Amino acid sequence: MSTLYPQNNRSRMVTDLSGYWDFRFPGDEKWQPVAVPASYNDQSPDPRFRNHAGITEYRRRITVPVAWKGMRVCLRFDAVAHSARILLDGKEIATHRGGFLPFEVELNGVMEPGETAELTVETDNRISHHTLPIGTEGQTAFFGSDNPGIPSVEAGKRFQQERGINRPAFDFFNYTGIQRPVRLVAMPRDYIRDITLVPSLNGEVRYHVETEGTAETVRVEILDADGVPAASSDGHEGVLQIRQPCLWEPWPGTPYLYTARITYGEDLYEQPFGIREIRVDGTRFLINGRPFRFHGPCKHEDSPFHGRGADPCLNVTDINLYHWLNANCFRTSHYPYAEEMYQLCDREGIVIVDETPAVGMWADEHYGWDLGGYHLQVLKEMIDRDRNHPCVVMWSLGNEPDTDTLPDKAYEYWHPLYEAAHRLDPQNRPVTVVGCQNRYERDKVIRSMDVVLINRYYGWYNLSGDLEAAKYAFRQELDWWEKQKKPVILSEYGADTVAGLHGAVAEMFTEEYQVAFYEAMSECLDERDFVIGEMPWNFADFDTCQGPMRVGGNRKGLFTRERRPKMAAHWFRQRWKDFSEDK
Ligand code: GCB
Repeated sequence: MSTLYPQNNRSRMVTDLSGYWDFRFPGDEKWQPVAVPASYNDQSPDPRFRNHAGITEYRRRITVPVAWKGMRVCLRFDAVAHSARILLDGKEIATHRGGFLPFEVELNGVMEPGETAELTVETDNRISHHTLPIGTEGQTAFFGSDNPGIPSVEAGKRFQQERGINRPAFDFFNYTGIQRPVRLVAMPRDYIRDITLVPSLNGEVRYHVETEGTAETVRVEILDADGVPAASSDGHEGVLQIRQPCLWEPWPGTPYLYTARITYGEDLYEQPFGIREIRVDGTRFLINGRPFRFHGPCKHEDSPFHGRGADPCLNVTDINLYHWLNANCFRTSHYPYAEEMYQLCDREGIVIVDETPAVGMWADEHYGWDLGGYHLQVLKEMIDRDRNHPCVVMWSLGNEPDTDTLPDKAYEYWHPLYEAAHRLDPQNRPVTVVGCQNRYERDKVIRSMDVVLINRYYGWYNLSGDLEAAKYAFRQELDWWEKQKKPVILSEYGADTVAGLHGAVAEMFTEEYQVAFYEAMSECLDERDFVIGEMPWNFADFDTCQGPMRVGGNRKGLFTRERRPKMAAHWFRQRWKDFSEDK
């Protein structure tokens, strides 16, 4: 069920529960302080904070203000990784599966205004073949030195399994806990539950408002960016007409935003939106009828101290660094990000490819994962949450599944999700799933998407250190894609680079090699008209689980984890400046 982002206005009230909560691991008697929102993992030198797999407990007291008498009162969790059990005074009131999307719990009938209760949130960070993202179930560690078949190593692996090892099937640290804000929210009993807006370039805005209660009228008023009324209508659904609409244009254009002010009985909700149109036409990706070229590094939610914790300061810093880079987009690799980031990108004109947490569905797992309908549910929840954001221009069903071992089986799995995404999105955005470096001629899934997104590591994981061979091989593949007559985005490519490591000869891990790598790949990309985008991997260095290929995390950032530019960041800044000037 969708849950509108909390808002403070004349009808609605919000109490932010951020701060120090009590925290403990199972078996602990003593509680210790932990900051919310943030991942708990880096908040203590106790190794359990990094390594614990299983349940943890968070607790604090909450009070429903007397002034909220007669209102609908909820607890709103923006995200708890990866699943949560919510208790009030020791009694379970809700459970939730999934670590990257919001949920709310109604408190009416459970707590009265004026009452105080003890709120406990149990989090569970275990990942498996039944979760998204996927965890390895006793199989090889990601990028691990697994040496299959050596009896002593195999014995060691069994020893690990018996002790409950829980490893990610993906290349980012399995950060967990209450990573996004928790709030107490109050709204009138008759309330606005959901809003759908579908704008067109001619200024028509189709809308649909879902309500709960017996109030009579819904009123929708559109305000322009100066707060001046631009159109209005009554009723749960209808069409509004804005005269001479200002369009939402991606950076460096003006990302003009309107606000839909919705009233229903005593309730009020203000939903920002933009007027823009997305269309794929042949091998072109059109925003407002004009070809759009994606250029911007993929991201992670990742920073020192906070881990994956929501951090508005970091968001602003990062988006300003996107402006500095002359970048215009990113993909939310590999999970839906905190809602504030999308709000910021709406405002700043940065385009987003919005991705589900379906990552780790790769070769070694051999279709061993078993999700039931959960993948579809997550996709639906993501679209419900993000569908009104003008910055979101494409849905990604997931990252790097194995689609070439059993191509038909893979198609049977992914095609219904592709169709569902189209059906579920009232704005009918293009849909993709990001392909890993595989036997692309066997695969049937990636080429069936509206836009082909491919991750390639020529010159890094293969043909390592030999950029001439990397270019040669990449050109061979691009020749093949040219024949598919689809728009293609290079959605990941990169080289681990230790900031400050230099070489007169550009060798792997030096800053010089990272630049040479991007020069080589860009040379190939620039020859092809059907390539409509480049998304280097990654914006910044980020934390991963331990492994022989990771020195203090993944070092493919254009920036360090602390957001200091490497040479490659300066290089892209110039390249993308030239792009924007070409426009
Ligand atoms: C990939 C994955 C990404 C990794 C990256 C790497 O293909 O999609 O999650 O971090 O490669 O650096 O190996």
